[in-house]
Amino acid sequence: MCHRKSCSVSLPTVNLLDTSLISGDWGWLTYPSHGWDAINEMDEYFTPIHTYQVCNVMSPSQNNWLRTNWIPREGARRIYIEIKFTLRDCNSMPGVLGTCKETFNLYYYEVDRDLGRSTIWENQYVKIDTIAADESFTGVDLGVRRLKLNTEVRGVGPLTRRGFYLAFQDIGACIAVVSVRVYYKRCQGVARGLAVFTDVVTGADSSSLVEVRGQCVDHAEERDTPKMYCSAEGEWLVPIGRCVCSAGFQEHRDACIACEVGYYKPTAGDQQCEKCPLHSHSETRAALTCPCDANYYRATSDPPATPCTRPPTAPINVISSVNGTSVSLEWGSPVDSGGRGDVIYNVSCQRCAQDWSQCADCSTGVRFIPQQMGLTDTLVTVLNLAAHANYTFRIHSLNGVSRLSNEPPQFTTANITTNQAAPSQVLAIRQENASQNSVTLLWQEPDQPNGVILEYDIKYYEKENELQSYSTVKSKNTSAKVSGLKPGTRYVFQVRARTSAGCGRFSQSVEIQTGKAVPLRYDTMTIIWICLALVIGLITFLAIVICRKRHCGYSKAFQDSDEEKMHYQNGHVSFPEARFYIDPHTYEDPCQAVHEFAREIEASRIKIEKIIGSGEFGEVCYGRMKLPGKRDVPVALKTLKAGYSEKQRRDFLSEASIMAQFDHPNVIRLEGVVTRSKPVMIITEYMENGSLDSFLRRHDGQFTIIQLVGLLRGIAAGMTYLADLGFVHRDLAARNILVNSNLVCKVSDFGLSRVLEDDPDAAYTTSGGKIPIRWTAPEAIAYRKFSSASDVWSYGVVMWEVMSYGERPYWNLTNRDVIKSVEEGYRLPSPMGCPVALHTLMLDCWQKDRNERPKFCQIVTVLDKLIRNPENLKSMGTILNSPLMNRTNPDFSTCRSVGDWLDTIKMGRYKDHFAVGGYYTLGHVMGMNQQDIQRLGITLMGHQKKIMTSVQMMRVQVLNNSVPSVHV
Ligand code: ACK
Repeated sequence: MCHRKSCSVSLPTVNLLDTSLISGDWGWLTYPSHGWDAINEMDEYFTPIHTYQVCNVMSPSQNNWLRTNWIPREGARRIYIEIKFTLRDCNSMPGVLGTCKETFNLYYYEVDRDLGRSTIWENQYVKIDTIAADESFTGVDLGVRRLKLNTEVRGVGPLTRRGFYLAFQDIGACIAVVSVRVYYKRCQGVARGLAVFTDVVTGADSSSLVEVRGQCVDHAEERDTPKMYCSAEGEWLVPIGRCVCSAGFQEHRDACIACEVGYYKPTAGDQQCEKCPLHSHSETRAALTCPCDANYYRATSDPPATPCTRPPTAPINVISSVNGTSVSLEWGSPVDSGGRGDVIYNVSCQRCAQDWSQCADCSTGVRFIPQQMGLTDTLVTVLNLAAHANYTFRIHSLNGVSRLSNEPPQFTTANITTNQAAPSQVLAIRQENASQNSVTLLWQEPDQPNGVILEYDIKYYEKENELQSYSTVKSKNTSAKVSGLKPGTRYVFQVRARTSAGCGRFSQSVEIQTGKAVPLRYDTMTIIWICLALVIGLITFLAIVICRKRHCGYSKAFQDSDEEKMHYQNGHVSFPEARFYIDPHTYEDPCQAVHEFAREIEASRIKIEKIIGSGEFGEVCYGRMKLPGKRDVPVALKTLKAGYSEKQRRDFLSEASIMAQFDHPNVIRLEGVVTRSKPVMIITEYMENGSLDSFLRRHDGQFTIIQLVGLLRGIAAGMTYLADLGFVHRDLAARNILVNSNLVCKVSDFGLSRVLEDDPDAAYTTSGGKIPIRWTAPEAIAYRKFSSASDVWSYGVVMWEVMSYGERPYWNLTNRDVIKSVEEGYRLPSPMGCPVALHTLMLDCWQKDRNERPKFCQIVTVLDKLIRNPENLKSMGTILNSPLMNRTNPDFSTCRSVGDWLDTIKMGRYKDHFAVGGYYTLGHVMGMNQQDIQRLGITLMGHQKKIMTSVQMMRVQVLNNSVPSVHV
């Protein structure tokens, strides 16, 4: 094996002269005539050979010349002369001492042409060397047979002429030149590194290298110019550069051969041909690429080595969720991506007629988030759709080869119908007129009213007094005159539209300055106007009072008047008249609602002092709030725990947006929100006695009936207010009522998600939602019909909780049993010591038909009457007259023993307690009071009350003779 840098091949020589091949006389020139002599002999194998000999050893001063014929150089620059000769040892010849020599001289003479036999001698020759024999012989016979033959080689160069002569000078030796070979060396042609190097003659001297450029073999191309060096000895040295097989060809034994059918090689290089990638083929040899099979494609950016691909199939499983006038579309990736990883989605939008018959493009004005085209994720949100409109969305799937296919991209369709939505923002407000005390404004209807605009709110405040309060007037059309303004004062105005779906966003602010004051002049006309205004005002006032009475506190009359005022105070909008409640979720961004309704409070104004409980979103704390120019006040702080999601933040703050719209002494008051720093907080008034259920349990039996009715009256008043605003609470329960130090009850807990999520009493219904079963009306449990009437049902349960000092409704019945028993007509019995009037009211609240239930305002009226006439609260004994109770109340007439009775009221576990306590008969039992029951070791308050209630019922039944005295 050759080493690349010193690889040698067999060293070829080219003969210029070889006397051994000449048969007969060599024809060389000799001088003088008695010197060299041409002699034919036999060699040791008796083959005839030709020699030149001389042996004038006896005579001194010999100078005998033997000259070759002219030898053409043939391009050689260095030649080698190999001489075979014999030489006789002088010592072997007597009498020659002093004249006999044992060497001869070799010369050359360069000349461009053959000079013929002309005699140009001695002084023309250049000496090559003096040559001595390695071995000499001693015999007298000069013949070559059995003589020792010497071989000497000498090289000479550089040669420049076209040819040369060689000459042998004898100076008195006894020599026979047997053969002479003259040759030069060359490097033989070779193929290496896919390049061919042709034969080359070696350099002129022994150390020179000849640079040779190689030529790439067929179907190969140069990478680096292929080169090698030919040494003086005829060796190839130092290969540099190389060739590589062209595209479509691969290397095979120093040649480039074509790729077979089904294989390809896209570029020139060392690599082998490759099998065609998936879904492609090659039909000829030496293919550079493999074209794709039918219906498969390669994108321009795809390397030829990648498999051919095709467009993706349609997206799958589109899920749309409509939220007002926006829709979120989510879908699954196509079942077949076409073999590519670059699937994207384009969404097209069409708005369709009400009956879906005709559809037209709807992309203008509609916003796609993150974008409409080139979606890489499988979801998009589409905003700014029209309300109550039909839309068809097509989700097209594409990949890098979709545009190469003639087929249109595949798509999936989602048909949706939008819901109602608040109107869009009022855009341009203009000032039409400004006097000292009034400003007239004009504006245009919003671009997207999304329904019939019921009215516009015009909000305004003094620019200087921005932080203190603002006022609002209402208008039914697109202009309004705002009067009662201060002269020479700069006001800021904003307008928003309202439809039945809620309010739109307020417009940009417009600043208008009222005219400067001029001294008043009361002329007759002014006085007439003032009087007229006073009379109209009085009539209007009376009308409102009458109307309110007739509508049980709730009047819609204001909605028909063109303008109405409300004030923003104490951190939320306060409405002097009843109005409507606005669901913050009708806002595109519910967080915007919180800032519209609730005031932002700087965190530095709050000092958190202790944790008082925990809510769904985080801890509830007690703290103090100090606003500029005001005393510090105790507050409750509901916090949003760290790490909340955006949805949790929205849900959390939506409670503040709701609460901020309320202003009633029996509804918890919002002080403001902290949203610009963390923790995010909702700040409410502080209620010293906490939640009503635990408060009652802590003070079991400590209040008079009138006090309890007072608590209930407050709750009913708060609920009247909320019902009048159209707000349905859905989770009215004693745990969601707060009590302050004056025993004023306030309705709280308005988080919309709360009803479904965090209430520990809420259970999943068959429809999957979470509902506080024990407090919820049957129609709300069965088919989610929540209304103020269902709140009235819950109120009845709160009454029962209050009158039983925080007893758990239906005690330890399972939710399933509660639903079943209520469905069958069972109603909670009157709590111990509960006046029959109150239990009757409870039963009214629990009417199956919700239309039969009292309204909250009626409940307030009933309770007010009871408070005014406490006599009516004395009657405790007629509860069993209630038809509902009669139907379901346990019938103790069948009870034969204490054990029977305890089993009937599902308190059988206490049989031993009664026996040990010495209560063997029902007669003994009927004499028991609450302390007696406690003494038996029955510690659970609920069980004590259940037993006590049953004892009382038994007494009533005995009084009514329904329990035979024999059992007693
Ligand atoms: O029964 P509590 O003492 O009253 O425990 C709960 C706890 O926070 C978790 O809700 C109490 N809480 C909630 N809001 C207020 C408030 N405004 N004033 C006083 N305590 C409150 C509630």
